[in-house]
Parts: sequence; C-alpha cells; structure tokens
Amino acid sequence: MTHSPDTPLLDTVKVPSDLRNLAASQLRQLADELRAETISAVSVTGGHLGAGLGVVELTTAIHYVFNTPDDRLVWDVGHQCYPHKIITGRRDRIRTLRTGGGLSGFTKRSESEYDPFGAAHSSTSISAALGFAVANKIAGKPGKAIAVIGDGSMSAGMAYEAMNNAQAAGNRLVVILNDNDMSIAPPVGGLSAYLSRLVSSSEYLGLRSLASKLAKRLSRRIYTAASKAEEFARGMAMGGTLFEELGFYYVGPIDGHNLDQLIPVLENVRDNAEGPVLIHVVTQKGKGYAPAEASADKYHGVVKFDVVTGKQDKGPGGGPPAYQNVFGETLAKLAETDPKICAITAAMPGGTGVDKFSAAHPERSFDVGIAEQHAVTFAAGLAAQGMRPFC
Ligand SMILES: Cc1ncc(C[n+]2csc(CCOP(=O)(O)OP(=O)(O)O)c2C)c(N)n1
Repeated sequence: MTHSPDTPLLDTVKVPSDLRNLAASQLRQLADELRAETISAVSVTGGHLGAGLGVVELTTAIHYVFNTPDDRLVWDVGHQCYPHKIITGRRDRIRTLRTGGGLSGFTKRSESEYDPFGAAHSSTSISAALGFAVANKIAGKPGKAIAVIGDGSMSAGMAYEAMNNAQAAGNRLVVILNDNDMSIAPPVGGLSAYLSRLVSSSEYLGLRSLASKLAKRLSRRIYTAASKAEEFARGMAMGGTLFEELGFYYVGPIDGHNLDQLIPVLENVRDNAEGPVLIHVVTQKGKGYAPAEASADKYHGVVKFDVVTGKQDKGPGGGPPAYQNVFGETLAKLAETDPKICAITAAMPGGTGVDKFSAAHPERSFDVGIAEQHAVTFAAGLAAQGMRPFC
C-alpha cells in the first residue's frame, strides 16, 4: 500500500530559496516532513535509505544557511542525496528514483544545477569541492564549496590527498564529516577508532548541553559578535588534531540532528572562516525510522517495503544462489587445504562474499576499509611474498 504523508510545510518548499524564507523555528517541522517523504518515496522505489535519513537535518541546515546552488554542495558517494533532491526541485519525480528515464539514485550534473558533481564512487568529494573553491577564488567569485563526506568514505587515501592540499582554497572550502560510525558494514581501522575517541571524549558529552546554550546565545548575536563566535567554535573543538595538522580549522563534534546547534555553527563558519574548516557532525544512520534504526545495516540499501511494518518485499526467493556467496564459500573451502589463500575486501564484506570466508578463516581475511588502491597493492605485496590473495 502506498503511503503518502501529510507535508503542509514541505509542500511550500520547491527549491532552497523557499526554504530560506522560513523562520529557523519552522525547520524542525520541515525536517520531520522531509524525513517522512523520503521514507515514503523509497518504500515505493527501493534504493538507499539509511544514509539519507541520517542527513535530513544536515540537508535542511546546509540549504538554509548556504546560498545553493551558487555555493556548491558536493555529496560524497551521493547515496544520501534523496532528501536533497526533494528540496531542490525534484520532488515531483522522486518516486521515479532509479527507474528507466527517472531520477538517478546519485547526484548527477545533467539532472540539476544543485548537483554540481556526479558521484557513486566514494571519497572524491573533498578533491572536487577543492576544485570548485579554487576556481571561484581565481575568478574572484564569493561562492563556497561544501563537501559532505561520511566516516567510512573518509578512510580512503584520496580524502587525505585532498585535505593535504586544502589550503589552496582559502576560506571557500567547508568539509562536513558526517560521522555515523557506520560504512555499509561497521567501519574498521585506526581512523574509525580515532573518530570514536573524539566523539566519546568526556568533554564532548559534558559540552553537549553547554553547546546548545551557546548556540542559542550565538544565534541572536552571530552577526555582531564575531569574536564570541570564534570563541564558540574553539570552545567546541575537542581535539581534531589530525585535521588541524592537515591545515583545517576543526569544529566539533556536534549533534547532526539538532538544528539549534547545526544552524549557528554553519552560520558561524560561513561568516567567520579564515581558511578551510572541517565540521565534525555526529549522526545516526537510519535516524527517525524505527525499522532502519533497528537493522544491522541501518537499511543501507532496500527493496520496496511496507512503511508501517518495515517489511521488505524480497519476492518469493528460491532463485539461484548469489554469486558472491558461491564465491565466498568456495574460497573458504579451498583455504582449508591451502594455507596461502587469503581474502581482502574494501569495506564490502557482504557484497563480495568475504564475510563467508572471514567466518571460517578470520586470520586470513582483511577488511581494509574504503581503500581500494591500498587493497590491491597490499594484495600485490602478499602475492610477492608467496601468498595467494583474492582481492
Ligand atoms: C570507492 C568506493 N568503494 C566502495 C563503495 C561502496 N560503498 C557505497 S556507500 C559505502 C559506505 C560509505 O560509508 P560512509 O561514507 O560512512 O557513508 P554512510 O553510508 O555511512 O552515510 C560503500 C563502502 C563505493 N561507493 N565507492
């Protein structure tokens, strides 16, 4: 049964300039309606759901504070862009997502001026945003470039190669690290542990309420008290040394579902940044939809489903076994008699069947995070030393 939610406020927002006519106090309702519309649309089309639900408030806040499309918004991967599509002139086609002739499931330049960069592969957003920012700088245009990148995508080398060059953008580059402590599978590696330490530091937990008080004070005074704003951003910086060493001004972690925190921090960054800024935002994948919040993959990708029960329409089953399962099980069996076989995946244990191998041979199974060039060269090193890696 198709379920279309009541969305009286969202009905008035066709494009972000409509959104910017609303009072900040209306944005909570707008975000709730945007979330309901996203769930409803994906229940009809299937597609990526959890990531979009996690960025509903962020999407609302970015379009409210920044002057899109002149300020360029670059979504990493692009699988979280359905709420963005709904408020950038494409709501009338949102139930055609991923169908022939319909909307793309990712950002797509030919689809909208609000999609300045096409994606689907991860970890390109900071490099691309840097390009937009530097082009504006050379042309003397004021527009900023905002990259929104997930903690999973942040594990790829390209993100660091881009940050290492970010000074070239001056204050036109804003990177928003959307940290939901999930990739498709749980995230792995040292960076993930580092982000967890930043987020779980006692200062962050203690400061959450303080930060919201400061945010309220700032939202009234933000245009007049730049020095206070500076103090605010600094006061909320709990660490972020890694990013600061790479030349960013680090702000965070902040609650990515709390518009009273998001809006003043984004306004502050928009108006007061002196160089590249990284805003560390903490969100929950699948936020606001109980079946997604409760599922292990947070409804990363779904087929059509029933909105009320969350039950996915997976069909009768009984078809041929999935390729990756045959692959993973066969490899695991071969590895019983061949101690040189090992398996490597780049953040796709389920999608590649490496999860099956890993269950049988955990010591010879490696999830390297989203880091394909490392995965392949790591495999080459293993092979050169006599192993038989499957990458
Ligand atoms: C280069 C590359 N590797 C792997 C993928 C498959 N993939 C798509 S989304 C995703 C997880 C991304 O995690 P994160 O950046 O944390 O975003 P989230 O889904 O949690 O919002 C992966 C591994 C991809 N799109 N591109």
